[in-house]
Amino acid sequence: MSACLPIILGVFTLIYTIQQNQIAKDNRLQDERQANEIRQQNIYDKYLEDITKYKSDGNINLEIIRLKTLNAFSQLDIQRKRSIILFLYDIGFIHRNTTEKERLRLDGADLTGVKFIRSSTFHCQLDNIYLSGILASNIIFSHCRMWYANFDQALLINAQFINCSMSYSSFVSADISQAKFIGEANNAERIDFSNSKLIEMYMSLPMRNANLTNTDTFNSQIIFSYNASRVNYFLNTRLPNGTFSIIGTSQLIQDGSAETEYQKYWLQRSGYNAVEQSNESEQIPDAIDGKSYFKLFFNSRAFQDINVRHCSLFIDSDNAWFNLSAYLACPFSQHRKDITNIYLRFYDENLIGIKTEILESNYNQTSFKYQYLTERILPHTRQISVFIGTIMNNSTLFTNINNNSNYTKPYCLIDDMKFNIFKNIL
Ligand SMILES: *[C@@H]1O[C@H](CO)[C@@H](O)[C@H](O)[C@H]1NC(C)=O
Ligand SMILES: *[C@@H]1O[C@H](CO)[C@@H](O)[C@H](O)[C@H]1NC(C)=O
Ligand SMILES: *[C@@H]1O[C@H](CO)[C@@H](O)[C@H](O)[C@H]1NC(C)=O
Ligand SMILES: *[C@@H]1O[C@H](CO)[C@@H](O)[C@H](O)[C@H]1NC(C)=O
Ligand SMILES: *[C@@H]1O[C@H](CO)[C@@H](O)[C@H](O)[C@H]1NC(C)=O
Ligand SMILES: *[C@@H]1O[C@H](CO)[C@@H](O)[C@H](O)[C@H]1NC(C)=O
Ligand SMILES: *[C@@H]1O[C@H](CO)[C@@H](O)[C@H](O)[C@H]1NC(C)=O
Ligand SMILES: *[C@@H]1O[C@H](CO)[C@@H](O)[C@H](O)[C@H]1NC(C)=O
Ligand SMILES: *[C@@H]1O[C@H](CO)[C@@H](O)[C@H](O)[C@H]1NC(C)=O
Ligand SMILES: *[C@@H]1O[C@H](CO)[C@@H](O)[C@H](O)[C@H]1NC(C)=O
Ligand SMILES: *[C@@H]1O[C@H](CO)[C@@H](O)[C@H](O)[C@H]1NC(C)=O
Ligand SMILES: *[C@@H]1O[C@H](CO)[C@@H](O)[C@H](O)[C@H]1NC(C)=O
Ligand SMILES: [Ca+2]
Repeated sequence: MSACLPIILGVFTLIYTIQQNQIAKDNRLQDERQANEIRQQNIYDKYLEDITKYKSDGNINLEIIRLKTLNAFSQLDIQRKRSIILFLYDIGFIHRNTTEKERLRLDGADLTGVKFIRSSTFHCQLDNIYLSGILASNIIFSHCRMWYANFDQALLINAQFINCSMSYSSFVSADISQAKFIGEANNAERIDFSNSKLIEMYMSLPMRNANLTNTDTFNSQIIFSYNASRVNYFLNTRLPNGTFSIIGTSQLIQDGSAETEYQKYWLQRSGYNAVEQSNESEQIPDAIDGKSYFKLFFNSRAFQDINVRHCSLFIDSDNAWFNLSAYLACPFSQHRKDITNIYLRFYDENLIGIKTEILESNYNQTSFKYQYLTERILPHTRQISVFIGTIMNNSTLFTNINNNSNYTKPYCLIDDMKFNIFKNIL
């Protein structure tokens, strides 16, 4: 028994000590929480004070405000972040309907999980709110009015828009995968979803008049309205079942036939000779298409860039091919090996060249001949540059052998150039 007492006392002491530690720990946590709360409130108050002062002083440097805002966002909790957004909206800094110069960009601001929920004290009237580029997975808008809202380039995975009125809003290049547009009162017409990701998205009402250019709706639960007055605009859209809607097959080269002021679309390369445009009075042979064609001399070069970002999704699916066709000739050549060519350079998003393709005339091609080239477009292609030029033997170029007054420099011709992208599943 006597041996037991110290043990009992020991156990008691142990338990007591543990309890004391726990209480101390709880108190410490409580203190930390309070300290943190105070710290956050200070940051928040200071932020509002600073911005208000800038505003009233008319000393508005949006770059500084942007940095201050991002800095505040990195330290504050979601309630305070929400208050700041509403504050910035109220003072007119994040309105889509102002000019770019007057607008505060919040790209990269972390609004994950922030909630905007209408209540008797908060009306959630957010028309024209500009939140381009925010990082806001799990964000919630409930019973808000947000016509013309802008979420371009934003990351909105699993966002919820509950009974929101948001016609004419814009989600260009945003990621709204797994987002939910819920509610019978969800008014969502004419939304611009172009280039955005809507993978596994849910929308309770039929989608109406949306722009779905280059949009990925794979595995989404969306009903597309086919009511004639409410049709959606599909172009290079990946549909919920993984197939693609109509692929843009229209001509992508601007003035490939030399029928306008071609310099509007074709740029000259420095260090090269100009490409010329024929005119009717001197025309031999006749143009294939319209009234004129391109004349290319020794070392002539011109180019134009085709942006194919509007079908990036389709290109990356690896079923995209191109078709380049043109009429080519070198009738005024003194050397039978002279040729003219169309040279395609394919670039990725960082403008790094990833492929080259060439369509060229044959030797001795004295009259126009139709030629075409059709090939695969590599995934990640975002721009295609089209160069037109010649490969001529220059040894006889500048010598007018017979001193003929009718002598012209030799040249080649191109007319009716067409370039389109199409689906080709092998
Ligand atoms: C922009 O839209 C907001 C909200 O709809 C509105 O309060 C403001 O007056 C508009 N500003 C301009 C310049 O039209
Ligand atoms: C949407 O609003 C309607 C009517 O205002 C209401 O009946 C419904 O419950 C709301 N839906 C949700 C998901 O809140
Ligand atoms: C849809 O969006 C694309 C790309 O942003 C744009 O070029 C096109 O004009 C839009 N189409 C319609 C019908 O709004
Ligand atoms: C199509 O939309 C119009 C007006 O937008 C509406 O009056 C009509 O009832 C709709 N038709 C169907 C079949 O839903
Ligand atoms: C995929 O969905 C589209 C549009 O709903 C439909 O027209 C097409 O037949 C479907 N394709 C397949 C292979 O199920
Ligand atoms: C047609 O082209 C020729 C040769 O380039 C030039 O001399 C002539 O002035 C042009 N005529 C017209 C009407 O532009
Ligand atoms: C590509 O060019 C070939 C040759 O004329 C033509 O038969 C084919 O229809 C073209 N394809 C497309 C998709 O334009
Ligand atoms: C071009 O044509 C000429 C005469 O028709 C012929 O002598 C020559 O071999 C041809 N050259 C080539 C490269 O085909
Ligand atoms: C260019 O033409 C000259 C004279 O006709 C000839 O001697 C020379 O080999 C040609 N050069 C090439 C690269 O074809
Ligand atoms: C002809 O071409 C050769 C080889 O490309 C080059 O060295 C020479 O300078 C050119 N001559 C003229 C007159 O451009
Ligand atoms: C061509 O003209 C040049 C100078 O104008 C002259 O030197 C040359 O002899 C002439 N050639 C012929 C074949 O007449
Ligand atoms: C130049 O061309 C004209 C018309 O084709 C012709 O009458 C004349 O004889 C030619 N001149 C020379 C020097 O060949
Ligand atoms: Ca033409």
